[in-house]
Amino acid sequence: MLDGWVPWPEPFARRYRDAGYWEGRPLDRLLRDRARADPDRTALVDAAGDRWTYAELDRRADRTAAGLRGIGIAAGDRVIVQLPNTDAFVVLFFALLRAGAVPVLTLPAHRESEITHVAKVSGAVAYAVPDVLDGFDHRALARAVRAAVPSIAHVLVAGDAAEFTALADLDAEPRPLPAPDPGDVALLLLSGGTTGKPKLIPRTHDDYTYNARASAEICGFDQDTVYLVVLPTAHNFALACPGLLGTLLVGGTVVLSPTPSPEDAFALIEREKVTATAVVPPIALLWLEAVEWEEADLSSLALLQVGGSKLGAEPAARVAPALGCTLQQVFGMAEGLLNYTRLDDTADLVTGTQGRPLSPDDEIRVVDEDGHDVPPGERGELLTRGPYTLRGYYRAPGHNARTFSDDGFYRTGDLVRVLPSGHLVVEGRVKDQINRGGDKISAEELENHLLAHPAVHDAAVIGMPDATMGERTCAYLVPRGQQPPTQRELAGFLTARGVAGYKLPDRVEVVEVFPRTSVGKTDKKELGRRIAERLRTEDGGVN
Ligand code: OOB
Repeated sequence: MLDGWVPWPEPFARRYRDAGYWEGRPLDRLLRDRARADPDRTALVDAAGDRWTYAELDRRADRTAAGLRGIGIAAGDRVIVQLPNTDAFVVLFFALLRAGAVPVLTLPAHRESEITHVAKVSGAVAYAVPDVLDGFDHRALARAVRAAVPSIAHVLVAGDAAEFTALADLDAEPRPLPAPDPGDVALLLLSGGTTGKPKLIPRTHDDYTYNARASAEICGFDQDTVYLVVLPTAHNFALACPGLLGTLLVGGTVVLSPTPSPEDAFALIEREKVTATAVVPPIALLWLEAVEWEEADLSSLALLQVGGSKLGAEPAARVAPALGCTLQQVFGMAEGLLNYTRLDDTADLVTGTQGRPLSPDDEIRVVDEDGHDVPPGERGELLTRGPYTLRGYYRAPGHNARTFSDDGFYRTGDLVRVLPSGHLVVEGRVKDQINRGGDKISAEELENHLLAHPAVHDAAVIGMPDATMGERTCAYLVPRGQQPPTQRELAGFLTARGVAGYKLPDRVEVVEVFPRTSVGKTDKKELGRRIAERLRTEDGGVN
């Protein structure tokens, strides 16, 4: 068993097994089973049009697993995976599972600050990167991470490996490998974060297989499903809700899009006759506009899942007529709980709610500031526990004590209202996080980076309303000395500190003092009101 994670208490584990949610099979089995049942069906297609059958994908995963063992990757080892939407990700993911290693999934946008932290916490022994992506050399990043984290013995590169190991060279005759314990951790996902540093989310073979399988059922996925991966494969939504894993589990075909742009995605939808895909609201808005000018034939598309941040009711109502497909709202989290609008829900529920829980055993509580349940239908913080929701972050006992109730409920930090039908409406949040069109930014993490700047005396990071992204990031600063830093200068400073690009503030406001609450804390609500007011006057009431 991996140490440092919090398993479900035995009575719960027994209940989830007895109910049939946890099947007691390793996560990689979903590929093996389909490869045996239907070896010649197409499992995977990439943007260039290269295709792999189930048998081919299965065999590549086996050969790579043997290669990983060959360089000394052992059962229980953590391996950071930072790969774009390519076949290399899919093969390495399954190969690591088969070698008994634990993939730690990070986004291509992460940089030295995030990766170094994740590498330290996980005690990773290897780090897999592309060579160069969007003009950024990930091998240089790997050098820096390795210098800071000596546990990383191997850098694995998709493409030109320089002094490192090419993923393509991890190729050896398959050998029998012991199957992992299905109750153990299969992978670690990254949380959006509300504290100084990102947290790691343990997902077990049992819980993650259930996550993908039950999602595939609800979404009506089957062998004829052609699923387009638009969001990063490392994101829970695109990976397992039902995503890549849910599609492979039922024997469908996964198509990989390098970007979410209408040019790339629409061309692939037409070429591969894609039937389903998942996007965040800003991309949905962009697609709704792009159908006006892009010529592509999207008639195969039957289902568009939208989630990650709140989709407004107005654009939600435009999806079906404009794209000719069913909309499904998804309110999910890497920590577990998934809410889906159902395919046969009324139009009002689909456009006006963020869905209802996936599992009959998802337990939901909505509580006030004192932790008491609010009356039905009223707004409060969402707490949850269930067969695929974590009981604790990896190696974070102090944080866990605050984030979980004594009886194991996860405090989501989201404010919701529950309708009589069981559907949830997301109405805001209490966690100190900015949701920038689905990308999560921990205010505290960014404030800590800003406070490291010599000309910054104090910093408060808040979300400001934005028509496309839902929110953007505004950094309020109290300067130290005469020359307050400009937004540009801060962007350079943060980038040099290895902060991911999506976390850079969209706007910087310099003030002499922060407003204070009655107990003397920075009054972020007041700052939020001020920036919203400023935006209203600047835009002449448009925003
Ligand atoms: C998904 O996962 P994460 O881990 O990036 O972010 C989770 C948080 C939620 O706690 C909530 O604050 C927000 O993102 N969120 C939404 C939402 N979906 C997620 N807020 C409003 N409306 C929605 N539909 O974002 C995620 C994981 C799996 C599936 C879908 C999304």
